[in-house]
Amino acid sequence: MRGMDILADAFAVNTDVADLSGLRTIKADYKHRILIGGQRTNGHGVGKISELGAEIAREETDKIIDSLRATDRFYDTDAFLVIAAAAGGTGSGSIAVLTQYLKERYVGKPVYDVIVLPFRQEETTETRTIYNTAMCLKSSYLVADAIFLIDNQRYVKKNSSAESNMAAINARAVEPFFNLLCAGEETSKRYVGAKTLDAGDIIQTLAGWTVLGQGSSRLPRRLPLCGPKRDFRDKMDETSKAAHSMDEAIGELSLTCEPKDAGRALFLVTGPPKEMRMEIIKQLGDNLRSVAPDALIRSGDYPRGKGSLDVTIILSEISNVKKITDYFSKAVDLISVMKSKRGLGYQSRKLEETFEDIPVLL
Ligand SMILES: Nc1nc2c(ncn2[C@@H]2O[C@H](COP(=O)(O)OP(=O)(O)OP(=O)(O)O)[C@@H](O)[C@H]2O)c(=O)[nH]1
Ligand SMILES: [Mg+2]
Repeated sequence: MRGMDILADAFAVNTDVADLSGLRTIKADYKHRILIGGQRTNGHGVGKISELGAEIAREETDKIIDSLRATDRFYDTDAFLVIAAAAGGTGSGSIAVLTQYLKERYVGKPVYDVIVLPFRQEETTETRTIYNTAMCLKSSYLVADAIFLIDNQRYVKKNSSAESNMAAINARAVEPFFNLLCAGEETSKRYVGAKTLDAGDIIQTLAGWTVLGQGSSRLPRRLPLCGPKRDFRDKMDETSKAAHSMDEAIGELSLTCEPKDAGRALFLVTGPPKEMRMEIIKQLGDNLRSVAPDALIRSGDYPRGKGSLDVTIILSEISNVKKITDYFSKAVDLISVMKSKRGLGYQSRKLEETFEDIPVLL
């Protein structure tokens, strides 16, 4: 869209042939759509058993890494981004295993996880949801450099089904990454900001639990004949539009959390070169400081596009994420209930041990 590469390559990994077949934007060859555990699951997935997902990922990490390494620009990449849903079996079980492996093998290259949290309705209808989510979050937290949290429930629109929402949710979840990843890769002077935000700033900002969001304000169309003569009202207008975009970005974070709990933050203003001025950055910096007083704030401008002023925000190193702590405490409760009942499915063989000594008539 902007004539530059922000992704060295993109791959999909799953234990389910059907899931891999349904993709639209990942290249269709076997190096890009990587089937793992084919022999163990017959290509039918792990049925929400994330321990099995983890086991298969451990056995087949080499297959995944071989595909990554076959990419031309593999050694140019600044970081790895590993994306999975927390509630399923395959992604939930594999993400931490793969992250750990990448960290050990490519020392010094950051590995960021993106974890998608389930819809509320999935939590109430499927016991495994909470358990998988808690295991996935904890495991990832132990190995990833940072974890972007995306809450499906946050993006749900009332009165429409989860399925019809999915494409819209995905679009909204990835949107903030676009300007963030483009800003530092621009080579054309026209699009390089006064204060460029590049991969180094992003890497320095990311640590631990992380959320992101984007807000946008439309700018009025200027008539070409009006020329450069602009009065003070225009200037005021643009600063307040940028402030509005920032409010929206904070209101639309990928998971509800308290900005005051962030240890690091970053914002990027994207808009037409003519509208971009350092006062805007300064004003937004002050605004963000007032809601996130403890955060170390980085910022930048990206003079690109027309018609709107966009603000992208990352809040990172968040010390207290209520939704995550809730998952952990619910999982602990669940585990003690399950222990006293019948296990969580995967260890059901243990039950067989209890009737081992009874003779069978077959
Ligand atoms: N935002 C978003 N969430 C998704 C999408 N697809 C699935 N999910 C969510 O991801 C979770 C589990 O998805 P699955 O596709 O079953 O996960 P999996 O990793 O393939 O695991 P198994 O099917 O159990 O092997 C659920 O909470 C879904 O709501 C998607 O395209 N976008
Ligand atoms: Mg699946």
